[in-house]
Amino acid sequence: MSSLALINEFLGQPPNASSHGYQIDHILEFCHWFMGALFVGWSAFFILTLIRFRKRRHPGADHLGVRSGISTHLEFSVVLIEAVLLLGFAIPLWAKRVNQFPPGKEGLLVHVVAQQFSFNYHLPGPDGQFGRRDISFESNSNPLGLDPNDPAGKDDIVTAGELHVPVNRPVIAELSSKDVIHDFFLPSMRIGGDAIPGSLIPVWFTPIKTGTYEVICAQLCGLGHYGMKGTLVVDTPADYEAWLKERAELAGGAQSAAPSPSPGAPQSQNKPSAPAASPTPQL
Ligand SMILES: [Cu+2]
Repeated sequence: MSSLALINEFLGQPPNASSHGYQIDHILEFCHWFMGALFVGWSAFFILTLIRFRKRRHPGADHLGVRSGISTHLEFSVVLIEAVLLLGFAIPLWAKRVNQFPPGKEGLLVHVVAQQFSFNYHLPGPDGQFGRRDISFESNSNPLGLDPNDPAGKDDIVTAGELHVPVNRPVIAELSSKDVIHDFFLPSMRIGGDAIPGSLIPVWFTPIKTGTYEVICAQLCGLGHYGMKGTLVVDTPADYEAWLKERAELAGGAQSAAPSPSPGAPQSQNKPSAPAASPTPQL
């Protein structure tokens, strides 16, 4: 890392922990220096204008204004640099995150379901198959509406707040939302994406360093928005397997303890929470 890259750190960016993150960091680094140069340039020009065109020296307005073409060339250069950044770097980089997914079973698919005010995670369990979900099965003990009659869902893992993933394996996060627009943002992984009701939006990244990282919601989604802060734990493969086992045991215990939810009951349980869950219009 060159010393020029310290500007990212200086501006509070956490260290990168994903395989593609350094490419994003290079763009950010360039943008920060470019914006810094523009800020100094425009500020100097502004001060020069205040002094040079002060009223005492120019009592009458000049209706013709500037006669040289320098400002036009400068403006055009700025637009050109910005267009190259956007079309040449930012859009192709983003396209890789949302279009070119790792093939077959190489990637670990996780369903991320946002709601006011937490992120729920749905993993397929040992059989590798996601169980069917339906809103009619939703209840406090079954927040994602897993179909209790679907055998594929029996070993599924549903968790909230903390997600574990193995290091050096691509993770595909399929984003969706139960209520309003949220944004699943992992600053250290240099990845994020809106979770929009009615849409399934996959994004992917490969964590390259074990550790604990921040998960935040990057859309102002209501009064409890700040409370959506969660954790992503990047484990060694052995630790990840241990976590899966622990979650599976917990899920097994909870499933046998909780009564099987009936399609009618969850709706009445959900109703009282609906008005409280949409405070956005008051903002
Ligand atoms: Cu949110």
